[in-house]
Amino acid sequence: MLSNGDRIFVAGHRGLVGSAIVRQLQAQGYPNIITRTRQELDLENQAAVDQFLSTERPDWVVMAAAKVGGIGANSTYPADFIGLNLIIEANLIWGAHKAEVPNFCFLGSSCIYPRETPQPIPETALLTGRPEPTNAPYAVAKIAGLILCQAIRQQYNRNYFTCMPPNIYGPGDNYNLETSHVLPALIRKFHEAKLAGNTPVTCWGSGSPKREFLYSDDLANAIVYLMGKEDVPDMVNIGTGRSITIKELAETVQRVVGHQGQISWDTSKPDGFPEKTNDVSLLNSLGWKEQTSLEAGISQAYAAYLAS
Ligand code: GFB
Repeated sequence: MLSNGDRIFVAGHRGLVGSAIVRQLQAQGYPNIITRTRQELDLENQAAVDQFLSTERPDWVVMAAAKVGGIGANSTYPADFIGLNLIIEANLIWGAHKAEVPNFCFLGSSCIYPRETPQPIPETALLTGRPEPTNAPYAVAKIAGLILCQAIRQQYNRNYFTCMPPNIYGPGDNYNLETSHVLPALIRKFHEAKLAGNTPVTCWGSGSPKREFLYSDDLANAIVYLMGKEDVPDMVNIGTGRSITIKELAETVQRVVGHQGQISWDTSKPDGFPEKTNDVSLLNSLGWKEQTSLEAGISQAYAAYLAS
């Protein structure tokens, strides 16, 4: 259970989720936050990771470092998504165990659940079916990390657990139109189309898939909340428990950005999961609910995009 003097290593502190976690820990007054840039600590280098962990001896590792991307990136770079994630997970999770780090928060994703699964998705759905083909390599890598944490928890009684967030967005997001997730891609597309005189915007797929979106600072708040709990379950879905269609999302982003024009759909692009909505009843029973509405979150993310 997190205490004020704990030394907390946040891996991936510059990313969308990692930077939100650092902001949240700082806002809540935790003084001993440890970070390393990729140049300072290459997570692909097992000896360097072992050396760092045995020297720094953190009380916590929060693993926000990962090779991540949207449906396009996963389809284009499948080997990178499984290869890099398996390596850094094995180095950091197993390295933390070897260095006797007592607490570890690993980050999964709702996209590692089976494609065919009850909606909203309960934690018990994991490994009950085949993954979504557009991100199967990434899903297998993330499942491996989750199971490694569960096994260390079982065999060595360490407080290692996995948070399962939905689609995350917020400050410091990736706006590259080929590799990003849908929400930042739409912010950029509608913004640029507005500046170009409200030209038409083309979205991918049919617009009918449903997705759950959580603002990054809310995810970070949930993670720090769970770190502070005694006996946190080994796997907890994080989210709002509500999803919208991509078409509804596009219309919401269009409204927030102030674009007035046509929206078209490129159905040559994949839809991915028909729906991905987390069952958050366990999280809610632990006493946490999100603070940021989707419209407010998109407005804050758009402001961050304009300021970047
Ligand atoms: O966010 P996204 O790339 O990933 O796509 P997933 C979500 C939905 O938005 C898909 C549609 O149905 C896309 O076809 N979409 C519409 C767009 N317009 C766009 C666009 O301009 N860009 C993008 N990217 N999508 C990811 C997994 O699945 O979920 C990752 O592949 C990760 O591994 C992430 O776990 C959370 O939600 O389909």
